[in-house]
Amino acid sequence: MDVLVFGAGSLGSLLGGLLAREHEVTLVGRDPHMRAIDEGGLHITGDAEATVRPTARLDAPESAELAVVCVKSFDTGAAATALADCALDACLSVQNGMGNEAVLADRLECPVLAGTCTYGAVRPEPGTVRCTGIGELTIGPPEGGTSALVERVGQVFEAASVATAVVDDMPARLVEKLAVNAGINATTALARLENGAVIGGDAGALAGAAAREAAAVARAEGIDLSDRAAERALESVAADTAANTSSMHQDLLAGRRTEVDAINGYVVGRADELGVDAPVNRTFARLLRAWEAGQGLR
Ligand code: KPL
Repeated sequence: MDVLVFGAGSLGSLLGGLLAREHEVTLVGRDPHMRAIDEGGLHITGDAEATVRPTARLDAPESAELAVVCVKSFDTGAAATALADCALDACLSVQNGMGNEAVLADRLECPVLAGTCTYGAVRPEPGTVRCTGIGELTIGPPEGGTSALVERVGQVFEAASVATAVVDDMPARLVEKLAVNAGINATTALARLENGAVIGGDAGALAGAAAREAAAVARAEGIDLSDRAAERALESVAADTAANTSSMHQDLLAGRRTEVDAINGYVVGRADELGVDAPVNRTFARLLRAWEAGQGLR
């Protein structure tokens, strides 16, 4: 299949690289990463190893059968604009935060699917991506249920040996992933820890509390996510990606804007609307936004 991966950050590079073992892949990202891939291929190291040669571009091509969108949540609108002129059969959002699929569906004419991914990835240097944890990709329609298209997209990933589950309860999967990210990302970023450090101890207590608040918000919205299920999901992702530097931690280390608004900020916003307490997410959101303001990023 002809697959376009839009957003060649850590996860986009890893998914694009893994898919390129089996499919024609075009990766859209920024220099110097794209130039390095163009010149010497994309090297995957760590828990998965391969050197592949996807087409590396700075802008969207004219067409692709499947677009996999991996940009940061605050860039989803720009991605939708860039992809609006690209002829696509289907689009899959594999991003952190909530609401990305609706932003894409607003601009694109093809069906938009949702995905959550718990693979760990870091980009140590241009042209290289390190897989720091084999997790799982789950995909499904954002509103739940399933379809022949989702099954077909699932087979595309499975053919490239990406651990994939086609699920019919995507709304619940998305809030579970939100709870995991609310706990792991902010705790590891603010305390400068790797993901595995949020199992137990002070970091675990904080991350668990943030995940439970996200679960309480989900329940107030009518989604069945117990505190225990949210904690278990958090611990399992932290164990699977123990050596990973979370995406928010990577953002802080690189002095880049974070996804706080779409993760902890989203939990706080919904908690306020629904009358749920979310003190840990509120503190995380304020600390991260204060850091971003101090860096001139907002
Ligand atoms: O989604 C992630 C992220 O870092 O954004 C996890 C799964 C926590 C992997 O680090």
